[in-house]
Amino acid sequence: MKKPKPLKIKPNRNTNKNTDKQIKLEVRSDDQATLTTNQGLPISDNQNSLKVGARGPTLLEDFILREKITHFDHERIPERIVHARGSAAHGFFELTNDMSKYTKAGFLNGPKGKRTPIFARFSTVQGGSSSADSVRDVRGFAVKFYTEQGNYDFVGNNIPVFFIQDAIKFPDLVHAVKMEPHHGMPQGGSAHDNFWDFVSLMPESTHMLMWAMSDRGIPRSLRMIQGFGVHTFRFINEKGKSVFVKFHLKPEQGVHSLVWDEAQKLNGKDPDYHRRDLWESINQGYFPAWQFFAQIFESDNEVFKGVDLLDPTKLIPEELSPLIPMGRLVLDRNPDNFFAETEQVAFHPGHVVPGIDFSNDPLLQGRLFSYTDTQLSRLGGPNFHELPINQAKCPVHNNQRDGIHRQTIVTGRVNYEPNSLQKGCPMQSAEGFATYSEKLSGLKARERPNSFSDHFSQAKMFFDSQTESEQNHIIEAFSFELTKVQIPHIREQIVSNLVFVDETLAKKVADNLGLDFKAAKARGLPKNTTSPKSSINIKPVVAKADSLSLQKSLNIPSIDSRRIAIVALDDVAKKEVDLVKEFLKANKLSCKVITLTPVQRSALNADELIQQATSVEFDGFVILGEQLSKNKKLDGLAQDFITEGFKHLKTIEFVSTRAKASLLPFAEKNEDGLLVSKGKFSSKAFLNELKKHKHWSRE
Ligand code: HDE
Repeated sequence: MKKPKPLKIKPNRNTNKNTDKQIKLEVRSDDQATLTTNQGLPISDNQNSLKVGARGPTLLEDFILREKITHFDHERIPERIVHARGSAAHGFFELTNDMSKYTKAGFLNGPKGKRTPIFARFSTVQGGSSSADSVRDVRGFAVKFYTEQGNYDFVGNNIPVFFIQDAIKFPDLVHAVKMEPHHGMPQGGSAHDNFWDFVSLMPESTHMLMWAMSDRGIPRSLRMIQGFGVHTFRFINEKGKSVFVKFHLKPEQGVHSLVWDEAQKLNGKDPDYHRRDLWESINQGYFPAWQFFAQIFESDNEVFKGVDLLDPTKLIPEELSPLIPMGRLVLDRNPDNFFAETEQVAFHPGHVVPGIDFSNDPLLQGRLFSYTDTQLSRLGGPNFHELPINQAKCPVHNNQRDGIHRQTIVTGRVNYEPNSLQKGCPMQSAEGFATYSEKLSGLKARERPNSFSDHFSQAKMFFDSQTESEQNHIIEAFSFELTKVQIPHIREQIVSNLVFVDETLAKKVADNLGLDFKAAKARGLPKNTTSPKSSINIKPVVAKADSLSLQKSLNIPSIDSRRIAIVALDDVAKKEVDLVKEFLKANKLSCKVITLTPVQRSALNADELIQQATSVEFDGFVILGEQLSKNKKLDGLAQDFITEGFKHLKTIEFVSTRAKASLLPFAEKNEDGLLVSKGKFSSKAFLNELKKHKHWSRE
């Protein structure tokens, strides 16, 4: 066996002279490293524990074994109570529009092109850290901006409104949606009695339910989701003037979704579908990017066109208040270590910088203490800001000291302020964060403003803004989730609530569930609802808004990094496959070649055999050749593979009519997104069809 090289001892980086400097510990895992204990002791045998002879008991003295196993025993930390399943990447924010008119936040002020490093984490909400990616759920969208004035955290979702209006209901909501406590099911989904019981009794959740049941709940990729700050915040400029602001992020990749059957199959075929997609895309050099916008409300009035800006179950369509572009977020580097970065990153909506402040949204107010509190137990103490991923990239000086897992070695005797021994330093600064001085008065009370009692006008606006096919998806999603609900009165109450959104929607859901619609209509809202009768027929702020529909507004035709399956039948020559491959790659598409037989796989140097290939993994198919394998089982698998892609509304091109006739016999001649090019791959037409993402007319 090759002898390990002797350990080169470097000066210890931890014994430095710095005062408050952050220390980054690095463990080498390169091809020069020698195995050591955590104390740096070189290890000579990592195969056998210390025993009394070869067959005797293990000795307690074996400190190397004990250190290794003890560390292993404590490798897991508590997962996040919500948003446990996440994937993340590094990148930068590039300013395109100086925002100093509205805010003095340094990263939003300055010349075009000014960059701030970022780390973004996307997540599902309901499932545990190992749950599947393509479940129907809200997606978290959190971004840490390492600005020159400290860390600013954007902690939003891919849906612009929330289920509840007041933080005091959050533990109830989360208990209801997570797996049921008696049997620990389901994992990753909301289709169960407890969740629907809770929301059926909380009509304020109706608007967000509409979004969650829409195609937004099953995104094609984390790179293809929008981001929303949800709450209203404040911008404050140099002169101390404040405006209200809502934050929006729009992906340059377009906003796209899966179809439900595809999403469900992916959960089994590739539970890491979204994580893999993000990782591979960055690895291949397709860097996902988002435009970052501010929606600004200049008046001091907290109500805009009748919509209360403090109510997190409401939005202002961009048609009524335009989005001002601020810059671009680009993710261009995968994490080096999942645990150290993606798992240990700690976001907090209260991490703001001078120039950004809070509104009195009662949901936001409750979040402001919750995030630090959760990190204390999740990351084991008050020093989680010292973990490399959480460290500010600007100097940090204060008199906070000690505590469990403290890593910074602060020298000197002064740990208080005011002091004379260190000339008063670290000293407060006139440039520092200053809360907007807002005049407030009121009686202490546990109550909500009257404007919060309208729970349906915006749910209606959302539903009415969708295309027919999107409305059908919403109806199907409600029907699917409610068929999983075992207790009849819960199903019935949801249908009764939906009557206040749209009678046709409620009727169709009732029909799908075999419920009596008339009875549901007569029942009305649950007792003790926060929605008084007077608020039920409030008209939405605008009847319809195209910006709320994916199909109408957000399908930017970018196809970079989409995945194509080239299915090469048994008579295809390598040259023909290579030509298609080269064309697809030149157009920034990634592809896999799939063959029916092992012989053909070797001949074409193909990636996969049809037995292992998964149709749901791809966005489009090119079928080359005419001749099947003459093996009934393999030909059947190829037929299933292509039929599934067809059902999932994907672009398919056959280069031969004969292959189409045998592999997709039932498809009509002029189906959208189905090309038959008679002998030669019709490259451009294929790309044009692919840009449509899904061919909805085939539904
Ligand atoms: Fe969170 N939320 N949340 N949340 N949230 C957490 O913090 C909480 C809310 C959001 O990738 C937790 O570190 C309360 C709205 C994201 O690490 C926890 C309330 C929105 C993430 C917590 C809310 C979010 C979290 C769990 C109501 C959209 C994942 C672990 C008062 C605007 C961040 C953690 C990441 C995570 C509390 C409501 C977004 C427990 C109390 C509204 C994206 O602290």
